[in-house]
Amino acid sequence: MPPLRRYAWRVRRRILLLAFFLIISVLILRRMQWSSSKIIRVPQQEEPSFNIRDFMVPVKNVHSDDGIPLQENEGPKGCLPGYYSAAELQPRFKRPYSAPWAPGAGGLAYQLSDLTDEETMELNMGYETYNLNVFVSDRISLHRDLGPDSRPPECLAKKFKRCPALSPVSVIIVFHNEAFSTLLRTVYSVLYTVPRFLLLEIILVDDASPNEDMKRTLDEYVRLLEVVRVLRQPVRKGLVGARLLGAEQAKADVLVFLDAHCECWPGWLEPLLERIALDNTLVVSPDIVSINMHNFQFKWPAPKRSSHARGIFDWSLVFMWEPLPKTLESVRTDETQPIQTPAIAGGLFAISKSYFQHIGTYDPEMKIWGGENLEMSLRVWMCGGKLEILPCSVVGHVFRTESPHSFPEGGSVISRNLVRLAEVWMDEYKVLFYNRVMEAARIFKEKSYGDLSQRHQLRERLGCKPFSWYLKTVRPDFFIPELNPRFYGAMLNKGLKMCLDASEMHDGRAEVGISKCHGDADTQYFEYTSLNEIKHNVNRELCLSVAHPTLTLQYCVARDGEKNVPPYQSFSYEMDGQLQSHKFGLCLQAMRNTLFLASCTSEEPRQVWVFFTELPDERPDGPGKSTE
Ligand SMILES: [Mn+2]
Repeated sequence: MPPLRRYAWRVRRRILLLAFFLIISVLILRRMQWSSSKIIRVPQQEEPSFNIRDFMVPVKNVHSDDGIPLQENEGPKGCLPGYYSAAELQPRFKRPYSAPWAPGAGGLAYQLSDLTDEETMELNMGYETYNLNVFVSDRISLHRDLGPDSRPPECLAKKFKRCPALSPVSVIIVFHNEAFSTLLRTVYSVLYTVPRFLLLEIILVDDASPNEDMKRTLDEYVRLLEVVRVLRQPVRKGLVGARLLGAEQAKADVLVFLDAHCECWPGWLEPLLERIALDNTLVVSPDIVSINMHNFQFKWPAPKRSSHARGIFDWSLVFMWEPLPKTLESVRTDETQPIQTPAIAGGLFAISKSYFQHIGTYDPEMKIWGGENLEMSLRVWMCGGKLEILPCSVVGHVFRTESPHSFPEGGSVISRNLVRLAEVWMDEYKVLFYNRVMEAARIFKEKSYGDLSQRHQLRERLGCKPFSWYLKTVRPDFFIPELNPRFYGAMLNKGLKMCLDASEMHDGRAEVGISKCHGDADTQYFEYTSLNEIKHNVNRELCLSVAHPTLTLQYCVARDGEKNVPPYQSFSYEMDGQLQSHKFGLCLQAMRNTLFLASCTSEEPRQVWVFFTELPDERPDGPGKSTE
């Protein structure tokens, strides 16, 4: 072949090759576009017709325009000086526009009106299945915005240093029998709020949900959302088992656990990650605000905060919120400062993955639900970590009045979990819990709480401090009852066969009366102390007080073992079961629903009180009053 022709042939071959590659790349690009636009199309069929408009707005990658392919865990390589720019902190997806008058838009309540019979039936079914108003949730956009950012100005102005770098996260959402719309709204709200470079993945862990839409429908739906994957637990293990599965599979250095019925406020993640970047032994929670379970109104953060809450527990090991003590509140200067909390609610928090493993993840033998948050709280504090709430980090959560969980092995599962906690972490103070919770005492006595050797070893290995240290250092304001009061339990009135019962506190006082015996600590636990008081001391130190002729529960005058018990809080309790007031010399007598003081007489069975610590027969199984 002459050299010139050979050259021309070579050129032609190159052009052909180039054209071939061009065509191939155009085809690949088009296919990618098609599959990303499919995100919008496919779920339409699954959605109630109300929401179809949402899907007509393309969900797009914020950064897709610049043409630079972004890597999965792209983030600042190394550690640069300065602060992350607003552009860098843009979320992965842009929330589609929704009309301000759309149902629930701006975080507003959904207004129900003029329901047909069919709709009423759907509404009731939703409540029955999920213990929240699914009817309303299904009619609110999965992409709804929450309105303007109403956080305090210092939260809005807050900048985040590039160094130490914020770490990308794996968001782990565990669900069991969750409504499709609440779960997906949680997922979208993460996608619309977490900066692109910080979101490595969202892991949904199905804890053997019974509902069909959580199976193929969910799989097909999330396959189109690049960063979301579903893991399944074939047999129901509960929250702990499911979270451990999620954590095990998580690829990021920081784990963020969320409940499956949340909505995240813009900027919620960065304050949490900043703390972990500074110190990876910090376990951090957002400020959890409420999404109304009936109308899905989102409680907006207030621009000026006046008070804060922290997580605690009482001596029956029930988690609760309390206002931050004044001494701690008064030293706060702005909302970017973290709040140390003795306990976390447990549904929503972030933790470094390596610290999570170091500190002993969860107790894998804790079943279904309940107690794992307190176990983690004590463990973290006692073994060298800290728990914090970051007020600039706001996440909404649907608080329910009743637990939606079924307890396949009966309602004593929560008590069993708590016994495991008490045995490992509460040292000699565990009796305070056993005294108050009869079911726990039974489990302890029967030794039916399972093997704890691994957990004891963990505490040993980590060289954790004693529970007394936790009380003294983390909760110095918490009262410590007598470990061995002279008598304790529920107080049965022999004449009426009913029990002494405390009701809700009003103005620092609680009413005290008589009701059917159930033995629940929150209203029926009483003890006769070595200082001759009748105390109801589960979450506060209340004493039976006489103001002739009425009786109330008031704060005990003698605190911390002081011996100055006033006569109106002092009683003698003798073997004959009579309870005699030292102030009046009269005896406590029950009549129907009330109590009064009467002349002591041995003939009167309604003046006889017996402490009992075991219920005659087991209570029916059920989740009880726990909320989730
Ligand atoms: Mn929840």
